[in-house]
Formats: sequence, C-alpha cells, structure tokens
Amino acid sequence: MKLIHCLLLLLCVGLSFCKTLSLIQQDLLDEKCLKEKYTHQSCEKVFCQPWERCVEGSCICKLPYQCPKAVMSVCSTTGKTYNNYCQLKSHECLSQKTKFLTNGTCHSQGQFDLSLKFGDTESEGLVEVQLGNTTAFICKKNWSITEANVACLYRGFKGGAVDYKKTFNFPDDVDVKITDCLEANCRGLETTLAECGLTKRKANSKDLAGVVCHAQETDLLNDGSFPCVNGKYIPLEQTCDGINDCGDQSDELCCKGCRSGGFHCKSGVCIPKEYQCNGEMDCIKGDDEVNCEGLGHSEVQDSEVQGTRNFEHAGQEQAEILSANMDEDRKLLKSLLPQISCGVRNNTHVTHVRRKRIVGGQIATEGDFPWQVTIKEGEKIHCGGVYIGGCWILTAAHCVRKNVAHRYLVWTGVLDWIRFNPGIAVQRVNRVIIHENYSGSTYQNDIALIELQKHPNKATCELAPTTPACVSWSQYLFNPGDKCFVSGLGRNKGPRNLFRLRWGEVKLIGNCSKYYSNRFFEKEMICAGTDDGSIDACKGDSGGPLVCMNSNNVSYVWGIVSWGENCGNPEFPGVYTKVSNYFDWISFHVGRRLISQYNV
Ligand code: 4AZ
Repeated sequence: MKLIHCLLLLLCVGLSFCKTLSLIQQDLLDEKCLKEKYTHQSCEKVFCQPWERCVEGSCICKLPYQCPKAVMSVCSTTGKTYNNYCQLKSHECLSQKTKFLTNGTCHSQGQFDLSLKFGDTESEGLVEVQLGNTTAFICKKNWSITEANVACLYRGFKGGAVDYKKTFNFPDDVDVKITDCLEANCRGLETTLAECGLTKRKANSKDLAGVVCHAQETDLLNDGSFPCVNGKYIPLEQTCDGINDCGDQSDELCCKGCRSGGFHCKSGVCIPKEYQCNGEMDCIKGDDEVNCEGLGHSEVQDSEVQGTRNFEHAGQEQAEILSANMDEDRKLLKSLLPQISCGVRNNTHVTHVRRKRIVGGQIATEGDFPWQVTIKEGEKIHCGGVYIGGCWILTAAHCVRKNVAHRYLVWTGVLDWIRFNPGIAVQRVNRVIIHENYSGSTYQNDIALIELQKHPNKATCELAPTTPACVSWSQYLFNPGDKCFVSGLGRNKGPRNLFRLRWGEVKLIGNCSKYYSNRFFEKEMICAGTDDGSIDACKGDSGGPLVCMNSNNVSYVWGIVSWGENCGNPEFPGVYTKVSNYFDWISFHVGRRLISQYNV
C-alpha cells in the first residue's frame, strides 16, 4: 500500500489531476473530529450567537427576555417593532415566523421578498429582492458564496448555494432596462439578505448576481469532494480556508491548519483572516485577539447607520443604503450580555515567573491561586479542591464520602498550614455530590461537588477574596502541549505533607494510553507533567486544580488531581479528571448561570 502511495506521488509531479491528492497529503482535515459532525451550532467549537445559548454542546434559542434590554429598535417582517436585534432574532429562532426587515421602527409598507429569475429551474437564477416599494436585482459586486448561501437558505435550500458565478441572461422577450442593483454584504449565517445590508449602486444588466442553490443530494463522493454536514458536497480545496462554503460551517471546524485565506484557531477552526485582531473574539480560546499591535483590522468606527434611508459617499458615486448591515448591532449586543467573573487573579506573579522545580514547583504567594481550597476531615488535611463560584467546590470523588458531609471543613486562602496568613476562612459543608458513575477501582468519573453552608442570615457563601476558576464548556479549549498549572498542599516525593501551598507548571500530554495502557480513559481523563518528571502532583494534592489559561490569561479548571503511578516519575505522568467532559453534569447541579461565561 505504501509503495502505491509513493508511486502515485512520483507520478503527481507536474500533473494537475494530482492537486486533490496533494491536498489530501497536506492532511488539513482532522478525521476524528469530522466524525462529530460539527456545524455553526456546535458550541464545543464556536461561540453561539447573542440570541442563543449553549446547552449540551449545541446552540439553542434564547428566550427574548434573556437578551439585553437596550433599545436599538428593529422592524420585523410581521410588522412588529422589537427593542433590539437580539430580541427579534430570538423570536425568529423560536418560531421561524418572523425575520429581520429594517433598522428602526416599522413603517406601514414594510415587506421583503427574494426570488430567483431566468434560471432553468426553481433553484437557480438572477437574485431579485423586493424591499418596501423597491424591487431590484442583487449586484455581482461583492457577491460571494457567503451571500449566495444566505439567499439560498432564504429560499428554503438547506444546503445553501453550490454556485454563485453562473451567469443568467434576460430572455429575449423581456425588455427591462437595468440602471441599478443592490449590493449585499453578509458575514454569513444571516437568514435574509436584509440583515446583510443592501446598498443601491449604479449598474447594467451585466453587473447582476446569479446563484445555483443546492437542490438535491449530489453523488460526488469519490472524486475528492468534501461532504458537508448539511448534505452538500464541496471541492476539497474549499475546506479550511476560512470561508463557510458549506453554509453550515462544517468545512471549517475540523482543521489541522488553514489555507491562505484562513486564520487557524487553536481549537482547530479556520476563520477569515480579516477576523484576526478585529476586536471580537472568534476563536473559543481567544487566540485571534492576541499580539494585535500593529495588526489591527479594526472595524470601521463610524457606521452611523440609522433608519432605513441613508446615503453613503463612495468615491464619486452616491449610494443609497436601503437596509442596514446588522453586524455592528450584533457585536454591540454581544458586549451587553451578562458576564460572569472567574479565572482572573488579582496578581500577575504566576504568569511571569518561570518554573523552578507540588513535586518540584514553588511556594505560592497570596492571590496566586485564589480558587484553591483545602478540605479537612477532622485534624487531617485531606484533599484539595477548586472554588467554581456560588457555594460550590469541585473536587475528586475519591476525596469525599457522601454521608459524612458534616465532618468536612473547607479552608480557603490557606498558604501556610503552620503560620496563619490573613485571608483564611473556614466553611462548613452542606452536602456532597459524588458522580453517579464514579468507580473506586478504575478512578473513572473521579469528580465530586461540595456545596458549602450558607452564612446564617445570608443567601450567599461569601468566599471573597477567593476568586472562582472558570469551568470549560468545551473539550477544545486546551490542547496537548499547552502549559498549565497544578497547585496543592500535598507531598514533595517524601513521606510527609509539606503544609505550604505550592504550584508548578506542567504540560498537557496527549496519547497518555501509552503510559497507562489499560487504565487510561481518554474521554474522561487527561495527563500532565514535564519531560523529566520534575514537576507533578502527589499525595495530598488530590481533588485540587490543574488550571490552564486561555489567550486572555483567564484561568480554567481543566483537570482535577486524580491519580498516577507514584510521583515525579517521567514514565508515569499525573492523571487528572477531564473537567470539560463533566460540564453538563456540573451545570445540572450548580446551575448553568453560575459557570457559563459566554452562553448564558
Ligand atoms: C495520590 O495518591 C496521588 N503523581 C495524586 C497524584 C499523583 C499520584 C498520587 C500523580 O493522591
């Protein structure tokens, strides 16, 4: 088999039919990831829209009251004025009965329609829109697969467009004089061209946009085409280029790298290069908005598009804006959504100091790991834990027992067990929730929640100055090779506890089954350590946090210290419970609002 491969490759040189083969060689697509059938609705991979929230990995419609209250009126196709774009889109998302019509309050004669003219079938033709009392064709200028997909989806073609370059001529018996056309400018994922903004331009009949929509399943399976999740096939060369050719983004979500037009998010998603450093986080890890000095694709600031009738001066041409592009409103509304505060230390010390040598590691100072807690049972320092907000501590299942909750005390702010430091507080435990599938023999699902007792006469637990660590909603937030921090009051190889909070920098390790052949369960566990084993979690650190920082220095609890073969042995890295796998389990118990930063 290998030999045939080599021969083919040799044959390839200089031959154009081998283009496809060489693209496969490049291996941009991640096959394992493709099996998950991710789309623009998969919040393991992308952020949901401001009118959606992430539930069990999928973006679902928000209720309108969960949108910001800001008044930036928009008018819908049902003639109703909504307070803002988010509220209208939430109604559309829930009922499919309404769509965006114009910016501002509704006027009486509001209407929108889109039809395809002069094609051989219903699924193709020149794109004609009717907006209010204007009827016009769409311009070829700026017409791309992005706009074409929006037009086809509007017409009910779920796969969007297959061709946006085809030309269509006016039949001989039709005598129309084209003097202008409407230019559309979509981001993609709009449901009507009205949302993209429509600007009237001077034109003649050669300047008009045509489209072929995806009408039925095509069988292009064998010739190097890519199967989109929505059933459409696209050329392999159009995957991983930052452009949403499929219409459901499935061609951009499982990429090991990107072609020239794309920016490669560390989560394996390709986004358009222009989205890099545009002031909006598009990659879930935030890596498109770092190191932006001098790279700013910053947005046009003065888009004062209000109402439905505006004029723009583009060079000599005076163009009339018939409908406003809603992208600025979308971004503004996104910034108005409630944020939770987690994962931010008031101390930048840890990010700057390089590692020295938990096992190895170094002594923590105040504010380094504000989410670190210590669980005591009687006089014994029992385990570590992680504060995740409200009254909730995350720890390992093997650390706690359900029926002795009253015996535990949770200490926060402890740096030194011998010398009392300011900021220490002690809380009683209300209840312990152990994962229902925890196995004491395999350490699978080694995760538990501790609910602290509320203060008497108060509804809160008031753990300040303790800061919660964020909980990851996606398994793609961090990758093997990323540097993370483990912290705890556990042992330093020797037989005794050290009584001081220590921390160390460790690397996430992929393919950990090679160290623990039958004992490592990839979906539920992660490994972390250093090449020489010098830094590791050890006895007493169990239940404590492995936190990783995203590109904006926000800390996520990515692992819970669970087990390992001894401590500090490079052949046996530390094993942690993979917290992202338990996001839904945690949300179910503590409430989604407490832990979801972007998808509430
Ligand atoms: C323990 O016994 C333990 N080196 C925790 C972590 C590791 C080993 C043992 C990882 O609690």
